[in-house]
Amino acid sequence: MTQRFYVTTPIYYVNGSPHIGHAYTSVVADALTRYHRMRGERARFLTGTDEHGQKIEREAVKAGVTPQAFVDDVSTRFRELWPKLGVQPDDFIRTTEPRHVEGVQKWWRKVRDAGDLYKGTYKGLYCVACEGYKTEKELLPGALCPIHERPVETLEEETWFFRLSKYQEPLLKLYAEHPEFVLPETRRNEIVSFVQGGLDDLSVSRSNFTWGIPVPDDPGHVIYVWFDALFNYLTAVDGTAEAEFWPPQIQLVAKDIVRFHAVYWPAFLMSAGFPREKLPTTVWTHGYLLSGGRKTSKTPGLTAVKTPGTTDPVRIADVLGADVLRFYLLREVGFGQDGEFSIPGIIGRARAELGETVGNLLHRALPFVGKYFEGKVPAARDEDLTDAERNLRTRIAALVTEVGAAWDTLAMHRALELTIEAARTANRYFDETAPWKLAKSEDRTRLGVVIAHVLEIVRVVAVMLSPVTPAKSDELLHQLGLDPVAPREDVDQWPLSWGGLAAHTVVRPGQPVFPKYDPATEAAMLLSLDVRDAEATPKSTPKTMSTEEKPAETAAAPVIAPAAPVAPAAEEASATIAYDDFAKVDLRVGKVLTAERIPRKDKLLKLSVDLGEASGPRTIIAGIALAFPVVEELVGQQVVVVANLAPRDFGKGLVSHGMLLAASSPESLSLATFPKAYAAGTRVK
Ligand code: ME8
Repeated sequence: MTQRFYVTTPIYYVNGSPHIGHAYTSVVADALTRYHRMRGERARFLTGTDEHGQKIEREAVKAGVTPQAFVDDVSTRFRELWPKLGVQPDDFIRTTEPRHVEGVQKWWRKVRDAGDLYKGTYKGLYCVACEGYKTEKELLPGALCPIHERPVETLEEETWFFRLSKYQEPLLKLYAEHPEFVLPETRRNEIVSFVQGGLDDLSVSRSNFTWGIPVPDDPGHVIYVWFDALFNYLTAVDGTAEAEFWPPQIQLVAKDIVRFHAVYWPAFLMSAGFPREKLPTTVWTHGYLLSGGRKTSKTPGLTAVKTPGTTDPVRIADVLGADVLRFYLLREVGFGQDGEFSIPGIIGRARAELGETVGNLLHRALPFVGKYFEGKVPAARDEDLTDAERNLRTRIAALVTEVGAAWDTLAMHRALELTIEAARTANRYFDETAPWKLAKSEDRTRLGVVIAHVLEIVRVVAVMLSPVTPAKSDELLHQLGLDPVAPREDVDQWPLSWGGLAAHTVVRPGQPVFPKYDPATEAAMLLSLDVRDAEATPKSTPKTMSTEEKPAETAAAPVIAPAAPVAPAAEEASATIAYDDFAKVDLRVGKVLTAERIPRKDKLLKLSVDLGEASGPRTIIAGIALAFPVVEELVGQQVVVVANLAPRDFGKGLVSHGMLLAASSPESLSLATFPKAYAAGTRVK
């Protein structure tokens, strides 16, 4: 029987826009799904939005719209985000959908009929941001929620209770007999000691607001948002053709919500009559992405800290590419650990590992195919192999197995590290065999063997990367003359055997697959992602192709179009600054005297701008070239210049002495100006 794999993400609250933390869990789920499909399994990936509860109701009131209109809007933002990140869920469930509402009521009745619900009065300390009760000892000084650092509220109301206390022993038995139920181990230990400390019955209905699923047969109450939300994983498949996927193998959560998933959720399911084999296999808890040392978050108060750049995943993917972002998220942070998220870090990883290691391998080898083998992959006959190739194959085979094992244990960072190691191994082999020297011999046999081996390893690496960089992997395969990765049930496509790239395959060389970040492109990218004071990203590792080894002209142009440097987006500007801080920014009216393109820097313009200074006009380098096909149009234009910005060195003698203000969208860019003319140098306040 085909093995099946069901993975879920938390359903996200719709009280704010999606941010990089949500993207993280969803990218992991998507990559796991792609990996399992590639291995021939039937895989299903569920995500969605959590739309009920007091927190959402309050946000809707603040926004002056009905809760339904509010959740429709934000849920759409989540749904539309995923394709932009290459994330392809098989289902997207909303807790306001009838299938879910009816499902939750059905499971409520089951739990009630099992005798596990009773009515009483609850008095407790409630954090609306968590939608959860807190005990006094958990609180931070000042009666603040330890997660949200906001005051908790005292609630006293009539409520339905769930007999959680009854499940203390069954839960402890579950953790003991199935240690894989909560991973990693550190989280399991925390959960076990929490449950060992004793479980109070849980309040599972609310009567002081109405935005929720009505309690069956008790219309004055709505079902507690966590009872409602947790059942989404079941209501999405229950009673449908997809029911065969139940139970989920992997339920991904961050550590803030592990208790709900590892304690309440299995208790609800046990109460509803689910035996062990029908409980989820593993609740897998990952760490937090941090920005400026704090959890990236949409909760006001946490975003107010100064962050080194935007945390909006769409803006990042637009500028740097979805696959580059996905690679970084999975490669950078050990899965299960917290990790600092940084935009310069994304560029550094992409440069060193994707560009200079994987892309480089392909673009070093392909030109030899064109020049010496009529554009076809050369043959490598067994009798022509030396120890170098035999050792290489053994090493790659070992890595392929290890990478698979790392994926199977959700050690994605390790899987990617080893995948890159495969490409590095091939680069070393290339250096050692020096094909540019072999090409000097009349007999091309040895050259063919080397090039065939390097290209086969590009294939192996592309396939192993494809759960994470699906579009880029397909581009690599395309240039090798191969079809995109296309999973088929019961066919394991993990590159376990050597030789998937057959001799005589016609290659299709093209543009560099991974970006090459020259300093100007990189500076423009950082600026457009609001990175102002970023530390320099790790610079290029040693040169990747000597002129000697270059058999033919190879393209080396940047392939990512950076958004033009513009003023920071309003979105992140929620922290206020004192007037004195604003006054430090010296904004001046300028007049453009000349504007010219810069050879081989197709995004940049070199402007000479008059600010009425005795020292003469300033040179300003601006990433606006794409918006001005007729560059002369700029001459004579009145612009707004940040005049006291430290000079910025773009390399090759290009130094910018100021920045122009502009507004931009993906479609257009306009420079800030005034409807009337003012003398050059006039202060803008
Ligand atoms: O908790 N780092 O929704 P939510 C890593 N609706 N992951 C992060 C993150 C960060 N900084 N920030 C968010 C809820 N996440 C409930 C879930 S499920 C039945 C109900 C991810 O919008 C991570 O997966 O607060 C975390 O668990 C989830 O978003 C919380 O999303």
